[in-house]
Amino acid sequence: MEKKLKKLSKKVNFFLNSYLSKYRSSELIKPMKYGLFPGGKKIRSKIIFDIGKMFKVKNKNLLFLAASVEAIHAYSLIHDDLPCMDDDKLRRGKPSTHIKFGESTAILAGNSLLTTAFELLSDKNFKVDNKIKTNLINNLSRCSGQAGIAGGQYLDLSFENKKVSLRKILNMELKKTGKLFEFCCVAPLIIKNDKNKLNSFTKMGKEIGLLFQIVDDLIDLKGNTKFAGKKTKKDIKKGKATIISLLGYENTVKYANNLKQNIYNKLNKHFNKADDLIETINFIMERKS
Ligand code: GRG
Repeated sequence: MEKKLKKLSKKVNFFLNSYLSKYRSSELIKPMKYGLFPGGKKIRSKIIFDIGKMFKVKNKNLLFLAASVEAIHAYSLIHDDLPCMDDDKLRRGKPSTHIKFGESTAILAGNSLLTTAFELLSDKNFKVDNKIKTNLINNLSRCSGQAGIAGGQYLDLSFENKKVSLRKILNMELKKTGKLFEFCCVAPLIIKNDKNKLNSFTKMGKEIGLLFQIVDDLIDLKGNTKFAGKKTKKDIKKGKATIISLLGYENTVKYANNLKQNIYNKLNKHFNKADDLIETINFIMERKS
């Protein structure tokens, strides 16, 4: 799996790098690339390719989807590390973008990565029907804005040092992390115009995202900074509302295992077509970074 991720990472990074190379003269390209490469497991891209392969979506189209998702993801990490957000100096094993380039540049590089995502999805070389393009852009916008990542981040910050119910924590994690995973799961089906499977893959995307976030919280609690490439043991110090803070470690592990089983049950009906995606979900559960 590590090898597969590395290979995919090379492919997506190469594509993004070539795409951005037309802007060589712009000053913001350097901090944007710093936020994008190297590093990053490319789990979201892997899910796009796993599902794309299940439904025979063209590789080139999957690359456009993966590049746009990785651009938004890198943007969210750059902004997440800012002093006014989670205030982290280390990301992917190196100084965070604002430490390297300063806060204002990091903000602008992040904003530029957000718009790059939509530039990619509206690019003339992304050869899908215009109606499908609009649908993808609409979907990714909703997953990223106030109803998605940005809204989830707002809740995450506002829940600090408060007692929050499980329902509210789940809603925050589904927005902050789940929504982008949801897009990864449905975007290949949108390209295929396969409306029948949209509901079940939307649900599964949310569950995979939630599982990813729970494991992230477990890594923060039990992992170490060297492996994780970012500072660990921060959630308790910051009084973050997480499933662990509410249910405790053992029950959170049980919760995650149940969630994984739910996802597997959904995938069983796709037989061996779902093997790659199951491998990715196993990796999400076992990961140390
Ligand atoms: C992006 C629209 C938008 C808004 C920015 C700062 C912010 C608002 C949102 C933060 C969201 C955030 C950082 C959620 C956590 C998601 C998460 C678990 C990230 C870690 O993902 P990995 O492990 O990272 O896939 P790598 O480095 O492997 O790519």
